[in-house]
Amino acid sequence: MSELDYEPIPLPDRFDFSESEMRDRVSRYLDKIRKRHSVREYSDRPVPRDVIENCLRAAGTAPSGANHQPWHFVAVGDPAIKHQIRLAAEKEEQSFYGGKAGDQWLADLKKVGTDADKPYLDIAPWLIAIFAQRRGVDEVGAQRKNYYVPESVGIATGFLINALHEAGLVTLTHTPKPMNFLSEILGRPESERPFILLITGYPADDAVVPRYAKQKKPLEEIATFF
Ligand code: IYR
Repeated sequence: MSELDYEPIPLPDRFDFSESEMRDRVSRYLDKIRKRHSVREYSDRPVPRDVIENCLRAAGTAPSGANHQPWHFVAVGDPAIKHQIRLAAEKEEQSFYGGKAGDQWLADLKKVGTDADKPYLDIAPWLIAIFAQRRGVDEVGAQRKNYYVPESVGIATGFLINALHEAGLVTLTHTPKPMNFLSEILGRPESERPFILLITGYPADDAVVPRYAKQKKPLEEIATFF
């Protein structure tokens, strides 16, 4: 940090839409975000790396505790590494679905229709492993504490999903449990915790989504106004 870093700068970007423009824009945004679906069947059609890079730049603009940006994204396009991830994830999922999850959780997942088989980890062109940094380093390499880490990384993940959707790609937020194998395979340090494995690419021609997944709670149920 230099002295200058403490000096605020005038708000660099400002939008001032009329109320009707605002209504129109947010309604178009709502239509667009309603077209986001979690997809489990992928095409192997390649997605250019520069598209993924810009989506990750978008994720990196997310707000975070003390602006420490406590995230790291590992984008895996290498088929051999994807396969290693698939084998390790399926091993965990087999014990999860084999009973470790417990009856209640397994009953809840029936509606989603998932199982231990994860072919998309081989097929999708990109797997993005998102890591949460419990602690980080400052500009001169000294250890520093991070704040609101799950909140910050969760918001960044939301930005990333939104950016990929904007690019016309589909995603799946996959959370094999436990996910420690990702740190080993991808060589991430102990100070980072695997947060989510995001699968992305084009949907397969015959991709389906669970009917249940499209039932979103109405506004009255998710919001209160005073
Ligand atoms: N991680 C497992 C199980 C799973 C858990 C939840 I909560 C879901 O919404 C979906 C799946 C899997 O990916 O199959």
